[in-house]
Amino acid sequence: MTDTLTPVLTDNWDAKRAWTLASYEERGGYAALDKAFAMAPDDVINAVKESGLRGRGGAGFPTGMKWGFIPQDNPKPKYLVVNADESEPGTCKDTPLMLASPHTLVEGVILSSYAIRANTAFIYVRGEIIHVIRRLQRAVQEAYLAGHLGTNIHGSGYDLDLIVHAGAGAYICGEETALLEGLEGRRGQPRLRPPFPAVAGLYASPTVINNVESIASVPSIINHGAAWFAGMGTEKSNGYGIFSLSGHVTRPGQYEAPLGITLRELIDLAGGMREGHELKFWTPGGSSTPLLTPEHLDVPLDFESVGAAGSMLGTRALQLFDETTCVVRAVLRWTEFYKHESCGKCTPCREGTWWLTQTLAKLEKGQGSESDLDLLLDQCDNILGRSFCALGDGATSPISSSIQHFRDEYLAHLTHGGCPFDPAASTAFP
Ligand code: L3W
Ligand code: SF4
Repeated sequence: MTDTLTPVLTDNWDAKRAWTLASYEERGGYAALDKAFAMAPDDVINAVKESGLRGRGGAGFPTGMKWGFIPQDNPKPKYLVVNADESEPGTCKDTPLMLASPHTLVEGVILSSYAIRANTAFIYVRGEIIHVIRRLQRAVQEAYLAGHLGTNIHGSGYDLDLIVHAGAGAYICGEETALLEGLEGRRGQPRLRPPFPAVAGLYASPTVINNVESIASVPSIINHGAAWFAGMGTEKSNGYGIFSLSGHVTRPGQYEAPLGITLRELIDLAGGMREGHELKFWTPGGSSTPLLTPEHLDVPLDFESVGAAGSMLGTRALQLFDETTCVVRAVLRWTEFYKHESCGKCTPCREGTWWLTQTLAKLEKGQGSESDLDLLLDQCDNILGRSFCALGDGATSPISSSIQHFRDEYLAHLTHGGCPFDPAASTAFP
């Protein structure tokens, strides 16, 4: 049983003024730079490949492999872009990481940019989190003044400029190609892939885009070695990750643990469900990942096992709901979110998410009929796999999985003539 937390990224969060350069350097911060500069860039890529680090933004794509896709014979400049547009419902790990320890991310950016031979990097931050943007800007300024950024870093001959860019508050800009459109000054809408950004990304140049947590994990891999990282987690899902517990749990918060820990173990670490209540359903990685139930409490939280259980590990945004929560109402709220955030580029998602909310709202009020459940599934079927990007697919996940696990609860709305739950009893969706 894996019941130990592995504080690496979260290790310094309680330190005095953890976000300052002085505090970060006191704890060995920026020491990985000299180690990496003594290595060839390809050796840094190989170390990340051997560590088994997989993308922490939801899809779990191998990070070192992605870096290896950057064509080094292409004369165009190479770019590193950090996806800090954290917006998936329930996902709240990158924001506290950047707030508590922005220098971990900055150091990770320098190491990763060196590996792919980029001389310009961007952190694309969600526009609403102004306090985080200010903290990152200050950290970047401190790093420049200390010689960790700019020209001839640490006398290595390597140059890097880092720009913090604020988005304008659209969920779709977390999709990597919509993010690039936004960075180039255009409306954030996804681009056709291929070509993948590694070949033609920012300004049509080779670009690596990685999540905040992925890049922030690189300094520890360089400091402690690939084998140290690969020794944690499961066979195919290596290392540790931040698990964000929210909802009806006694101590919601960030729990950094090896991949493969179970929700049962995490709930124990978080003091149990709120007193007198039981888990009813949960999301493993935000609302775009199919819902799971108490039946899945012992599923190892790694990419393979959660997939085998019919869902996705996603961003490890574990939202926990107890028996006071109406699943139909919860799903309606998420679907309204997807409808609002649909960028409108493709018809299945633009029109489909509108139709999903109409059908769901009718059922939630107890005004539909049983055939509306088939209609809902048919609408999902016309969106899933037919949309231009993952937003459309994600919108169908909570609906189809909730009908699979809680069909009776949908029907109870019809027999009851409305929601059978007491809205005052649940604190989940006021
Ligand atoms: C080069 C190839 N590169 C794949 C790269 C690709 C990307 C990465 C993963 O969605 C999921 C989504 C959300 N040559 C390549 C290649 N790549 N083949 O690998 O790509 P992909 O398409 O598998 O995933 P994605 O489009 O990055 C991410 C889910 O995560 N999610 C997270 C959402 C989080 C936010 C947020 O908070 N901002 O949106 C939650 O579940 O639904 O399925 O870099 O270029 N042949
Ligand atoms: Fe835009 Fe939705 Fe189509 Fe994605 S699936 S391109 S968000 S309309």
